[in-house]
Amino acid sequence: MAYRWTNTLKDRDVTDENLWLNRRQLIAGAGAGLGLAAMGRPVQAMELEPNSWEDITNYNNYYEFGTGKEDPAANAHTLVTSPWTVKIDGLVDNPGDYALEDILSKMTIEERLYRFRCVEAWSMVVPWNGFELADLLEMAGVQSTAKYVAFETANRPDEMPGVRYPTLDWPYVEGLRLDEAMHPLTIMATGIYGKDIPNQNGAPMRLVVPWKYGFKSIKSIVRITLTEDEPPTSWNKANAREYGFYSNVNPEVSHPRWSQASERVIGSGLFAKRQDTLMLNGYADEVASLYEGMDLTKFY
Ligand SMILES: Nc1nc2c(c(=O)[nH]1)N[C@H]1C(S)=C(S)[C@@H](COP(=O)(O)O)O[C@H]1N2
Ligand SMILES: [Mo]
Repeated sequence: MAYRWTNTLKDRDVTDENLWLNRRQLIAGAGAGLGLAAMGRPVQAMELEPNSWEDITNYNNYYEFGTGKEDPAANAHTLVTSPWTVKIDGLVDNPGDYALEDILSKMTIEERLYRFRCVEAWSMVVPWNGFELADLLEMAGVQSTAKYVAFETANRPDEMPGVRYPTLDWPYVEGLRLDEAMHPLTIMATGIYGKDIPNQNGAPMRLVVPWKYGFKSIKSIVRITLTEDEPPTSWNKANAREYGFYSNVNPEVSHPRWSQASERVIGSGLFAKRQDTLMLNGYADEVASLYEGMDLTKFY
């Protein structure tokens, strides 16, 4: 099978942070989804400075482990992530329970430096390791009638203290339109800074869709279902007025309770730096065409 992560970077076990930082520019180019072609132009991705490991792994949203930003780092160690099985079902030729080990043996893990924007108006930059979701979907054999992809997080009261409380309707679920899911910027992340992804960030495998608000990045995925109809999503179920299915980062469409025009940059110290939020989180060149002709104030 022709897996199509055609990035030119081959060293997959980068753990030395200095080496990693030296390669930052090249990785950022790849992050723009254009490989070497991106090197010739001053894309926004080139300016990204990654947040520290400490920031990325201690300021989290993972309500299965509590609603506080520091709760996941304190509590998520109880989640058993190995062995891990992902059920892929619905409109696919090869439905079944896939062992993560088997999936990983067929995927090339690469690095992508992505801007991450939470709906709460803060942001960070994360050096993910992962594979393209499209490659996994190709492996499962998407049928022609499929139009959406639904995702589900593990729901384990014994390992996840937060799901004992009805803060959300468990399990956490999310969804993408099939073309969004197949887009080369959409990845399944399995690592950060070349290390295994920590539990609080969604081990062993979580979605990353860099042009959407952070809550679309569903963590610790146990099920992926190809559907004909738009699947339900946790935050839309919790509050449809505030959270739509698309959840594209858009400085021009305010959340009903706060503006989305700017963001607080995590890790910028005492005098919290703010920056303007970019249309589609800075990835408009790559993904704006997916939404051509759609009224983004209606499909938010
Ligand atoms: N299963 C699950 N996935 C989740 C969440 C959650 O509570 N449960 N929170 C979401 C939200 S609101 C954000 S901002 C991101 C945070 O990802 P991070 O902790 O890696 O920064 O995870 C998303 N994925
Ligand atoms: Mo979020």
